[in-house]
Amino acid sequence: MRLADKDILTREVLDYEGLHLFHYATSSCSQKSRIVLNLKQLAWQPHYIDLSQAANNETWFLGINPRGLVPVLVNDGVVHIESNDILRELERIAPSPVLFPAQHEAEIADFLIEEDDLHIDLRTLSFRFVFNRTKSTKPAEALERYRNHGTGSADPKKKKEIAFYDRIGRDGITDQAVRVSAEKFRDAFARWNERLGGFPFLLGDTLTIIDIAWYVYAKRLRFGGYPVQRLHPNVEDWFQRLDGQSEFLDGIALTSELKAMIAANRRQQEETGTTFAEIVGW
Ligand SMILES: N[C@@H](CCC(=O)N[C@@H](CS)C(=O)NCC(=O)O)C(=O)O
Repeated sequence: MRLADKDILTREVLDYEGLHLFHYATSSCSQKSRIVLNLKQLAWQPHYIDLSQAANNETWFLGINPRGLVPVLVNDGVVHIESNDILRELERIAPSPVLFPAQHEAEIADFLIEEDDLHIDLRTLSFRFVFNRTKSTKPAEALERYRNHGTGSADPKKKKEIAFYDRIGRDGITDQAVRVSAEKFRDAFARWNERLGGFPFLLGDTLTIIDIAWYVYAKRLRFGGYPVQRLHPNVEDWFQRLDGQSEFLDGIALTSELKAMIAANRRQQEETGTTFAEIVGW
């Protein structure tokens, strides 16, 4: 989605030349965008937005994306938000390799909508099992600044974000919320598992943007303890093939501190009987 001029309050980005990506290491939507930039061998300038410090809710960043989300792509001063639209823009700029093949156009559009709809579920499972958060760590003043920025919560996407942070601020990330989100992924992976039978990629014989989107989800969920191999062996085989490629690995690369933090979180869940398998019950 190309951002309307009136929403760009941080006007300096209008003068940016070339490709600029506002992103964060562990943001799944940023990971998706970085893999595509790698596959298309595009040069880009990084702007790191530290989500752990709520930098995405600073007025400066809200002047670039009023939804307060990464990634944001700026291409010669034109601001694009929403990762799936960013991926389409990258396909337009650099058509090779083709990641949106024309014969799968309608299907890709539907699967990307489904993937976007699952984003809050991924966040629920990530916060709880990868980052060991049972409560929101977003400071109240950052949430208030976000709530009151621009036209408030008139945008339904922003409304959804605020509802998520209000809910986890109030209730935390409950076992029940985790089970509901996990079931949605189980359904989706079961479908992919069946569809992959005999094919190397999710839509058949060629790599598409849907493989990249679901690779990122599978990677994250495996980190959280989701039993992909046990429940969905075809998905595991497909995942392993992509996971060996440098464009994918670079796109999701984590620092050694982050890896150590994720491993320590897993150990703590094992010691307290609060792993993914124990909470979800499968
Ligand atoms: N629909 C959006 C979702 C983007 C999104 O949720 N980004 C996350 C990181 S993956 C974010 O910026 N979160 C900030 C926060 O939770 O405060 C897209 O596809 O770009």
